[in-house]
Amino acid sequence: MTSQTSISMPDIRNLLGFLDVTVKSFSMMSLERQLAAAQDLLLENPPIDVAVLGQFKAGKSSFLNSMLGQQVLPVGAVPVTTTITRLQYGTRERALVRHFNGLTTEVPLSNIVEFTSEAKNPGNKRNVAIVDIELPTLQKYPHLRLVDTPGLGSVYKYHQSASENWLPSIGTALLAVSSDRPLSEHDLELIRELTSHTPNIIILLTKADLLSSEQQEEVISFFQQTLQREIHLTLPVYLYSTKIKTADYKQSIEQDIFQTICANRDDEFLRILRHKTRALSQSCLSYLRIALHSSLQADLNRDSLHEQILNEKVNEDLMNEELSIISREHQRQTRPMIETYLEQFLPPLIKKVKAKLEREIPSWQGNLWKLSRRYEAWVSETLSEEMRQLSKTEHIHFLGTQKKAHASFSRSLEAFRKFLGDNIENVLGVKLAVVDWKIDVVEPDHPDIAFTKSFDVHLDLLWFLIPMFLFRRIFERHFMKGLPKEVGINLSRLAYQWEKSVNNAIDAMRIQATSYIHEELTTIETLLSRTQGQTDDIKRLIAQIEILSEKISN
Ligand SMILES: Nc1nc2c(ncn2[C@@H]2O[C@H](COP(=O)(O)OP(=O)(O)OP(=O)(O)O)[C@@H](O)[C@H]2O)c(=O)[nH]1
Ligand SMILES: [Mg+2]
Repeated sequence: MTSQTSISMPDIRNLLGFLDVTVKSFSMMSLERQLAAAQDLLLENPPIDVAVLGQFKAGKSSFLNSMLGQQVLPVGAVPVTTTITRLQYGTRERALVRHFNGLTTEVPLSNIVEFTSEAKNPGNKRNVAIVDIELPTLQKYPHLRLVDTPGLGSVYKYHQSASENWLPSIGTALLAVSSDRPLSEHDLELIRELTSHTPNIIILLTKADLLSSEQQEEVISFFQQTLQREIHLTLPVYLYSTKIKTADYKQSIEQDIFQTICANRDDEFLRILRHKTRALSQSCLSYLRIALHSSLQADLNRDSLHEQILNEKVNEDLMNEELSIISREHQRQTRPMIETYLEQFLPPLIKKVKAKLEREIPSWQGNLWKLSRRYEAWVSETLSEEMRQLSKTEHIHFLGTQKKAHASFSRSLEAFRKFLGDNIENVLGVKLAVVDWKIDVVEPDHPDIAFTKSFDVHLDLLWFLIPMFLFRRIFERHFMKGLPKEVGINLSRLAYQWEKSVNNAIDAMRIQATSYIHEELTTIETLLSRTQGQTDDIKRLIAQIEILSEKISN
């Protein structure tokens, strides 16, 4: 039962700390009781509980009375013990009745039957959690607490649950099996359960007087074979009888069990605590592996969700490329379109400005240099005004490519949203909320129309050599001849100015469209990753618990 260990309390405390966090954060409610019991042991460092467990009427209370040499606990032919009863050393005989509501009352020892027996306290109507009995005669075992438990398998189901709930607190287990009911399935179940709470399980074959010595041997060998076959365990078996050879049986139990525990109390305590902590960490690990599995599963699903929803049809880069192509295609056509439209204005405009020049030029005075400057200023002023007028009245006809680009962007966005919506509906079964993805028509800026000269300069360099009274008509004709070209150049400039404006507007719309797509995809991505699995956290936790468990193994 004992062995020298190098277990360290801080290692156990550390592991329990980890288990505490894990049990709480993963809501492992089924491990809470076990965890709390181990933490209480660590905190309180109490005497070692040697508990007598077993089927109802196995002789548990009788065994304890016999060991104590005193009829302390109620016994009987029908299920009796109804509450956990702990017996330990105390300077005077007394019984403390602890209630579930936290109240504790002291009662005379002779009165405990009122609380611990089914007959006097039916259905535990007095709400007794535990009865603690202190006896001076237990001075020889100061580090022990003997525990009587309600029997298992009786008609009183709550007897069973009272004992089972208490199992996490157990130190050493004495499993009482009556000689007339050798090892039931319930006993095997109990042993299986006990293995996660204590390293010390001993079988007590009670009422040994009911068997001959051959039969006793037969029963013991049957026990060992069954335990080996069913649980792969070999457990020590002790005989007991309150009727015959009681002193002998009692002596070997005192020597082998009680005294051994007391002599190595601290070591035993650590061994028991380590056993509980390791068992707890094994259970915790198996839950964590389930959590890991489902988290991995969720990650896999999430990845495939991601792939299915954000597939190639709703790829942001491809969409941006598509929008850029739409932009470029339309922008390329802006200028030719405006120029073609403006062609119709060339002949009437030439005619108009020619007539104006003809009317105004005779009044111009001065030499060629002055005439040339005057002509330049006149052309610039006149044509700028004409272009401004054209811009004002006709600009609506310059916006054709912008309108087409707007329609293309809108169609493209609509298609994108439809693909995305279909994917989401197919994969998640939910409809994408309807949002307003209207692209605003960006009004192009009105260009600032102010044109300057576009003339040949070689003529006016010679001005001082030319006698104007001879050549004035020639120069007037020259100016007149140059006018159509000036009109053409100015119309072309007008087209260029508007091209810049319209194309800027197309760019602004493209930027609107790309940002719609970017925002939508970012939203979907965020939604898909919000349920991110805890795979990495769980893996880390598993590794840490495994390392710490390893540390407290021998
Ligand atoms: N022949 C024989 N009978 C015993 C022995 N020990 C106990 N009994 C009888 O077995 C019956 C049950 O004894 P208890 O001690 O009340 O058994 P228990 O396991 O405490 O029963 P519950 O508290 O109901 O679970 C009583 O009638 C006892 O007289 C024994 O060593 N030999
Ligand atoms: Mg009893």
